[in-house]
Amino acid sequence: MDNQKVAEIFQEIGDLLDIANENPFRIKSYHKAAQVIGHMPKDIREIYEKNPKDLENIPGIGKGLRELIEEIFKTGKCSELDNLKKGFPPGILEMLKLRGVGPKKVKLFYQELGLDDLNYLKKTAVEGRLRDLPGMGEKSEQDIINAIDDYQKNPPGRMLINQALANAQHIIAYMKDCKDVQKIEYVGSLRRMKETIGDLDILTTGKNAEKIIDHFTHYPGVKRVIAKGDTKSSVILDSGVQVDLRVLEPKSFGAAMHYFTGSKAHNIHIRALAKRKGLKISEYGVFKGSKMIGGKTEEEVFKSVGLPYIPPELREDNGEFEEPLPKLIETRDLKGDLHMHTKWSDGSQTILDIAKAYKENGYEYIAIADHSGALGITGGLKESNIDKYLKDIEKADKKMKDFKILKGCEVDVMKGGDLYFGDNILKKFDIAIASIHTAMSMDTDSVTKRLIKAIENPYVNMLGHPTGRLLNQRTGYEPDMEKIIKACAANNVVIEINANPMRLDLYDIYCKMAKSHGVKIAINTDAHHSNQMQFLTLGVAVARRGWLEKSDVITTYPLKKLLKALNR
Ligand code: DGT
Ligand code: CA
Ligand code: CA
Ligand code: ZN
Repeated sequence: MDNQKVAEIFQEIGDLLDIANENPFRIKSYHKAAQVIGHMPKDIREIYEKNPKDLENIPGIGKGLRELIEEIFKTGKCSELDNLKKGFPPGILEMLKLRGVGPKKVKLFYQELGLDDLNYLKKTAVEGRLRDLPGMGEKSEQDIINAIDDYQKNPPGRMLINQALANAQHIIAYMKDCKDVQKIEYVGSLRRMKETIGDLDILTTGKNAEKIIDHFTHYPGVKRVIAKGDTKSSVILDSGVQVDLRVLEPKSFGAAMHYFTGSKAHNIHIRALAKRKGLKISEYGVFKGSKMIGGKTEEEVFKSVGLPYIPPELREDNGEFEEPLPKLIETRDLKGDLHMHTKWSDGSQTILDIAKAYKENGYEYIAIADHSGALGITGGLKESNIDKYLKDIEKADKKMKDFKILKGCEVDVMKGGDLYFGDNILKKFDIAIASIHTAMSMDTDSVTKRLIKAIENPYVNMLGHPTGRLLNQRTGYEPDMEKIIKACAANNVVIEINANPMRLDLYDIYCKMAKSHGVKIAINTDAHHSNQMQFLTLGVAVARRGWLEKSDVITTYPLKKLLKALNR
């Protein structure tokens, strides 16, 4: 995670130097360092902590960049970037965050038309005044409009769940060093396992609240303390994330866990139920008049209004008060993963290496599903190398005892809904995952038809990342999901939950919809390295928020049953 942060800082410095027309060699050295750090498997913070001098062994990192990295880890800031930023209008920095817009385009808009503001850029594009700039055209003008719309609808700022989890675990481990802390748990949207998290909420119990709060505000990642009271404190971390900590009486811990887990809508509903029974539920407990009748545990809160324990992932007021509760799927139910990439396309490991890693972690099968060749940049599978690819999978499979490597492919759904491969090729795979990766700006009606045509192909048995969203980056192609789900039901096509934290696509609400139509789900990582196996837990979180049980998810099935569910 630190690699990503450092890489982003260097990329941004290079971009801003580029816009400022600085020395091209200097620009290139930042961009190259960003590239290397962003892609290296070793954790850069580890290198720094062991011996900062060793940072210079990284290709492209000399003394100057090494000192910048040290500053970033020591202070959480990069003065070089902060100073550079001061020289630009804020709108320029925002423009750089738009999909498909780099320093070259920003420079063009700024220098040719004086554009330094997103709204003004959009207006100019809508009026058709960008298309005549050198290198632009009607299509790239429309791309800019779409990118601004997506950026404004889905502004960056909420943390991805894996980042939030890592932050929370780190803080909690640190807080346990304080002898006065007894219980400590994270609550809020993170405990409900929402796909993005606004701020972190942490609850503790312990005798000496003052000491606990003091320890909290001295957490090494704290940039600013924004509130420090007797039982509550809020801080901002270097990453910009807010963390709220509360110290509670043990007798109120369950009530507070419930209240601060939320969601707000769930809380409002349960308090209305309590009121009808003549009770009052607050963050301090369950009360009958002035008498406290519960609140030590969450179970007591639910029990007071005649409810069973409701798992946090279901607390969205989306049926948990009315419908029978499911027995939610758990990570340990999973037996495999049906979507991953190897060196045959843009993955970084061999088939055998990735298979061994899954087996070591107790899984029973995987499917290798490399990209078809429509994505020029990732290489990928073509008619001419398919047989060699399939042989490579078979060869690896023979070497694996008590483990199955299935033959898969992530086949591109082309603009009109045709697949990159013909049926003669598709029928060779155990699993053909149909996904869109190109020509993504399409209206809902067209993209729905495009996907349905792919779903109707007799050899397609899985739909990959159905909406194409990238969290904090783009909303995706917005198909009509009810129609897509019905088409999958009619054609016996499984839908994946793509567990990559940037995607988490199929979304939770559509999981519930898929289940109601009898459509089965596969929880897949889309891993490009076996260390992304850990994403499976995030896919399970989405499934749980979508009310799914073990039997709804085919990657919990033993191999034979799995192949039957896939029509193979
Ligand atoms: P986030 O941080 O935006 O990802 O979402 P949450 O759900 O963590 O929201 P947050 O941090 O504002 O508050 C934590 C929990 O506290 C929330 O899920 C429910 C509870 N809560 C906060 N404000 C209210 C409120 O005004 N009414 C009720 N009933 N509960 C609230
Ligand atoms: Ca929160
Ligand atoms: Ca909060
Ligand atoms: Zn894909």
